[in-house]
Amino acid sequence: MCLNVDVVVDCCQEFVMGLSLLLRGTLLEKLEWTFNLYDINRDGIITADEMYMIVSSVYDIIGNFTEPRVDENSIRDHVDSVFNVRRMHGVP
Ligand SMILES: [Ca+2]
Repeated sequence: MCLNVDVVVDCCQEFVMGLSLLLRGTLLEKLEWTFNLYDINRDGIITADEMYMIVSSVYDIIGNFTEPRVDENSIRDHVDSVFNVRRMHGVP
């Protein structure tokens, strides 16, 4: 495997900047960062599928450390419950 040093440096800088923002940023900056994390296609809307992909990715990372292990159906149920709450409050 060949690593491009510029890409690695860019990734490290982006990671450190994101970490700094999450630790020291304002509430608005943290909310914007989080929204942009979930808005994968950058269209200004977080869909259930986008949320499912991010939540699944998080569980892929931490899955071996959770007990009981979270399965795909539980993730889908959790995302659906978030979107059901949104609908109850009139958010399309
Ligand atoms: Ca989107």
